Amino acid sequence: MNKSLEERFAVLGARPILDKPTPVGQLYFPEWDRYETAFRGIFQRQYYANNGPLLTELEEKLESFLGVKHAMCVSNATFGLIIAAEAMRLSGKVIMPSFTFIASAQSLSWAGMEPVFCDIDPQTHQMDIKRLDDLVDEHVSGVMGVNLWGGACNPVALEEFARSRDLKLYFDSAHAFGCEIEGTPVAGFGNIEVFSFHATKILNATEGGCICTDDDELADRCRNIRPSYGDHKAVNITKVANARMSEAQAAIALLSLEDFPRNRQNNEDLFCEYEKGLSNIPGLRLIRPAGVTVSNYQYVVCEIDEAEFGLSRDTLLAILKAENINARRYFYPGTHRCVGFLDNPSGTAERLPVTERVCASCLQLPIGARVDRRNVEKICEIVTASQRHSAELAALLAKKPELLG
Ligand code: T4K
Repeated sequence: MNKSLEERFAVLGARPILDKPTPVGQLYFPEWDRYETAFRGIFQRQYYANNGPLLTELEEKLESFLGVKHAMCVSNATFGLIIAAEAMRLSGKVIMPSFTFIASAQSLSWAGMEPVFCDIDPQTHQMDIKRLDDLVDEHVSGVMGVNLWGGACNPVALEEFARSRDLKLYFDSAHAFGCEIEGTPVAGFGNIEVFSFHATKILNATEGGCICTDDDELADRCRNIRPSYGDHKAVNITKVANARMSEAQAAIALLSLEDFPRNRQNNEDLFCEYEKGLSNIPGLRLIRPAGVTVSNYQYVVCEIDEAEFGLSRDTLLAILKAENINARRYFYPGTHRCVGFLDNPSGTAERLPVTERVCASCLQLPIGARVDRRNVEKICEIVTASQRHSAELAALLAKKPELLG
């Protein structure tokens, strides 16, 4: 017997398709006994912070895993980016995409600089490097590539560009931990790469991040800025911070690093399920991680074409939320439309047409340790049904806008 819409969709009163709210984000929690053992060690040693043994172990393991000379852990990626800019002695303006988490651009504000926003590629969502030439002027001192969605923004081409224009190059690689380009880990490109180890990322220190570089001098500067009062070889710096990572954070990160291969594989398997389940839906396009040969599949990103799908991205989000599927709209609004950047001359709709369109049409679905195949099947089922019944749903929801929350 065919179900009525009221019996099928939670937004109209049916039982939600998922039993509990399921967030976007990796949110991996290692088994309790391993966590307990790690924390017992911290209590036995009576040592909480400041370059403790777990932090040292983590940094050594990261250096070997990522194939970089220096991996310096910090309290979060935002601070990592601020420290990177200071260590490279950037000034004036830095070219970067507006289509990123606001922290990427805020790191420049904290360093007393301004972004020059670059539009993105419509297929991949990565920064459109064809546009870089037009954005360089005498005030630009660097380029910040953002490696998005478990993909990369063509770091090899960016290195060539930066060299030819005598610019510093660094990467916000918050989404790219464990990704590879033809056998080379994403980590050692440009002058510096910065990773996020936030709980929502595939390598998780609860909060945390890591600055990677092969340059000894930059590493010395970063190590002196990080802990308020210098460290390792003292070098001449004018600003310091406290962006240390604690032993508790390092303990979780070590467990997460140990489990990285399993978690990455789980993501890849789930991503394949999404590819199958979402492949033939009019008006929905799944964005595959681009520019890498190994991805961490940290995000499942879809673009919704309202005219073809029959519902707007935001209506679909409300339908999914009622089903306990807490899809997100990263990044909305684009950074150029956020307070602090509204007057930026590079951030107009005319200059960022693709960014504008993608900010209005893109959403992320749950993937990671809290999601299993059955969840993915159910999520695909409800997205498919939403599109199939889009006309009736749109008409019903137009009469009762309060159902959209
Ligand atoms: N560059 C890029 C490109 C980035 O995406 C980010 C961060 C950065 C730089 C800066 O990195 P960090 O300085 O943060 O290291 C999240 C994260 O806070 C942020 O790290 C991330 N990107 C951004 C894209 O997303 P929110 O505020 O949208 O996520 P939040 O905290 O609401 O968590 C997502 C969902 O997970 C919620 O439904 C709640 C749930 N949740 C969350 C946590 C932390 C849990 O169930 N348990 C948890 O422990 O920002």
